[in-house]
Amino acid sequence: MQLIYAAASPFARKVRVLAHETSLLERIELLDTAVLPTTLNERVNALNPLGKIPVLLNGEGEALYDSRVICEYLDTLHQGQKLLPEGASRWQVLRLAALADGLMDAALLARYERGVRPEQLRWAAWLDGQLGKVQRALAELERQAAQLQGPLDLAQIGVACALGYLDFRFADLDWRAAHPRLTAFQQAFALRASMQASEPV
Ligand code: 99T
Repeated sequence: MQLIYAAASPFARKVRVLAHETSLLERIELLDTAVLPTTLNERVNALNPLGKIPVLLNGEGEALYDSRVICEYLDTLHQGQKLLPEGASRWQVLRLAALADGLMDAALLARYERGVRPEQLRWAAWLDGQLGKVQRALAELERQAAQLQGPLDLAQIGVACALGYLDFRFADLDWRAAHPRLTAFQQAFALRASMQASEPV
């Protein structure tokens, strides 16, 4: 299999962490590529019309996207404990994973607004709106931090990658200040080899 990814992408990091944790990483060749909404990337566009990464070439002729689909797919390929549980906790895990993805989406839009859009075109209300989503998602994750304690699952991976992205692109937000339980979660989770091997650059 091949994973089209970028080291800065928290979405691709989720996939890499999941692959590492499930011992699938050695079956995946990592192909680094740069993507931006303002730059045509023909290779990525040919695989994913949305022009976004990550994309997984599954070795059976299919290009899979987005990160959530890839994670679900990889979770079917290993015999260990499933990271997307089938039991009663499934919907809670999926909802928390969606919240983490939404945090990443909003942070990424804020990143494009703040770091990519030409200065004279920047729209403060848009940036504030996206950062408001980030703050509300953080507050909800803090409330639900107890749900991040059990056996490893997709929600924990998503939340850890979302927080790692804030550290990478939004250090000025100082998200730890008002979120002690999330801080403790992140501190412990960041020690995993899968997280250390996938630090954003
Ligand atoms: O929006 C674009 O055209 C290009 N952006 C991306 O491909 C980003 C890279 S993170 N990926 C996504 O937005 C994927 C979202 C999708 N729902 C998924 O896979 O879950 C780049 C981060 C950075 O450089 O700061």
